[in-house]
Amino acid sequence: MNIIPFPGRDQWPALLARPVQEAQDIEAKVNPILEKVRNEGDKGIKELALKFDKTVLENIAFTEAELAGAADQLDEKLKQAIGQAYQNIYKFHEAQLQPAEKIETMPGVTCWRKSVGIEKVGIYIPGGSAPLFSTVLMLGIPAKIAGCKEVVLCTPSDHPAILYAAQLVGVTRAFRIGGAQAIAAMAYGTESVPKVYKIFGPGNQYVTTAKMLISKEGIAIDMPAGPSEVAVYADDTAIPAFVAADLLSQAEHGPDSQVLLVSTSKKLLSSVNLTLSSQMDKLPRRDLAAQSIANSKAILLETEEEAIDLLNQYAAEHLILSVENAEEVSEKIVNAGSIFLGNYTPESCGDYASGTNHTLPTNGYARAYSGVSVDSFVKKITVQSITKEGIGNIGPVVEAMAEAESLDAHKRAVSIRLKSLL
Ligand code: HSO
Ligand code: ZN
Repeated sequence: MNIIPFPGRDQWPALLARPVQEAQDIEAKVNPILEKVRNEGDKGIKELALKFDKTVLENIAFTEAELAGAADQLDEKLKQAIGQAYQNIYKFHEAQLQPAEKIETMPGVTCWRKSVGIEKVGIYIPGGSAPLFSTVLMLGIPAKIAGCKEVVLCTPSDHPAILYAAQLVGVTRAFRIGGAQAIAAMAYGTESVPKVYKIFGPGNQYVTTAKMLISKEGIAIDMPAGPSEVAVYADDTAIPAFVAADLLSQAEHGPDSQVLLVSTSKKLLSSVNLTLSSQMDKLPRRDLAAQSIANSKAILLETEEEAIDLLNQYAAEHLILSVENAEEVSEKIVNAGSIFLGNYTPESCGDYASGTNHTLPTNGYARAYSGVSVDSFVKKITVQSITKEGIGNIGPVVEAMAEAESLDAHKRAVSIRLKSLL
């Protein structure tokens, strides 16, 4: 990694900038795909599968038998691991459900907010070199807890673990569709694929662009996703081999993964660098990891205060605090997707099984967005109920305000009731 010693604050924005992506080029390719699926439905999807993936798609939908057969293709150890992850993720997310509390704002005036699961949601799981069945758990479990009635899954992969996880979380329909056409299918609906109201899940730039485009048409999306990232803040109590392993676990996701190491100790940075190359050499995905490590930065700073400021400016998707006072530092972090404390809390645990969600804001969105949670799958509807006593209390307030806004009909809707009570 390139060690950057003591950069001035004026250099930080350039150091922390994410690579810009050529959105317009991709939009020009994605728009016709959306159009085709919107106009031609299943037939369009089949033609696109042939054109882009050289696949003859006979059945768009996975059959019940295919889904049920997935379990037999996995070994017991993996099924047990998935079962434990399921329980932990379920437990953590279930606690996010808040009972609706009725609030009496004035005597006789009661307001509350009820949570309702979004009726139809879609989950996209990419194919490619890593079958992200963990993402099926991360999206399917909160959907189930939220009470979503229709949970549609699209994936170009037929990896049994994806299908097994889909069954476990209660996905209602699963389809073999990949890329931008999957997003289009769920956004517009086809003969086979139900139209959904919100679409979740990671994907390449085509998938992400498709999500951004359909979100302009009124379909909600989880969040705009960029390449995955980790920032590690480490001091001399950190174990260099652990830090290097964490950096590599992020770097192996893809050549554009973002990796940042921050420290006030030159010694720590040098030791991480030493062990990093030897660990990288042993990885099957070393070529991918090497590309993102080549673009990564190790930043040496003067003080803890500077480090915290820099980390807050960067707003990492994942932030690992391998420092002696990790919890104390975490309280000063205001921008991050998910924080991991101490030497024994690798990001991998959050990626798979500790309980927190791994669908998190990238690209600096952590300044204003949260990761996926049960909240992402519900809408909150406010409800109010006013008694005769209540209208007597609140009525004059509303009359005065409506009159001042020159909205007479608003005022009358109250006055007519007040008069009826005289
Ligand atoms: N680190 C990824 C999630 C993931 N890792 C899935 C392994 N599988 C984005 O948060
Ligand atoms: Zn990961």
